[in-house]
Amino acid sequence: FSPDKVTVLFVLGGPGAGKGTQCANLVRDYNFTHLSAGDLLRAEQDREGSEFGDLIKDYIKEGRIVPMEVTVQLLENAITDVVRAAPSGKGKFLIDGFPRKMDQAIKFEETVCPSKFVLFYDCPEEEMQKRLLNRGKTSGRSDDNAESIQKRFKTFVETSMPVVDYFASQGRVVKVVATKSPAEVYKETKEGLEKRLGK
Ligand code: UP5
Ligand code: MG
Repeated sequence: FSPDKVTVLFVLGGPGAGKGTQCANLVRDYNFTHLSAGDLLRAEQDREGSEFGDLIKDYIKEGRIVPMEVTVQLLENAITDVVRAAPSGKGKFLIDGFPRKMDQAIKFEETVCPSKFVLFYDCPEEEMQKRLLNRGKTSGRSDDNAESIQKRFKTFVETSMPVVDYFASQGRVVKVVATKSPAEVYKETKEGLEKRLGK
């Protein structure tokens, strides 16, 4: 696909900040396609015959970032499928939970498509931990336990926040405070988005 047919927003924030929850709202109201990098990795992990299954399983449980070649390829394939199937040949994407390491950010924007801007959900660790432990009671996610959560937080601070800072230094971040109720966070999301898109 040609990058000028595709609009991409990156959606970033710590583990449990509410990226997936807010993306679902944006899909409903703005006609985006939601691509969660974590969901794509979990699907690839479970796909029969995948050569990366064991590797992904290990990385996710340890809260580490899967080598970018795998994730960039999964995202590129997913974008290609959507654009090919669209009569207009165009697509609007929320890329959730990616890029979370500098090399991924650079590689994706160089070889796939630059993002228009980044929606960044800012949430304190204690709130995120509470949400994730609560979700862990029913999610079945191998990384929703106290030990994995701590590892995910560490990776976020050390490796993923620098990506947010990089985009912020270019004036490409719309920051949303993610501590209030989902409805209030969504209200702020819409305001930030419309201000930015209206520019
Ligand atoms: N909830 C949501 N909003 C709330 C609110 N305002 N108030 C109260 N509760 C709220 O929400 C999490 C929970 O909180 C839910 O129960 C929700 O109801 C509640 P959710 O919307 O799911 O938050 P989200 O930010 O999407 O949290 P998630 O756990 O998905 O974040 P992660 O970034 O940790 O997970 P992801 O799936 O993106 O990645 C998992 C792993 O995959 C990574 O750790 C890494 O190992 C790997 N990965 C890579 O290697 N490379 C990548 O590029 C991407 C992922
Ligand atoms: Mg998510």
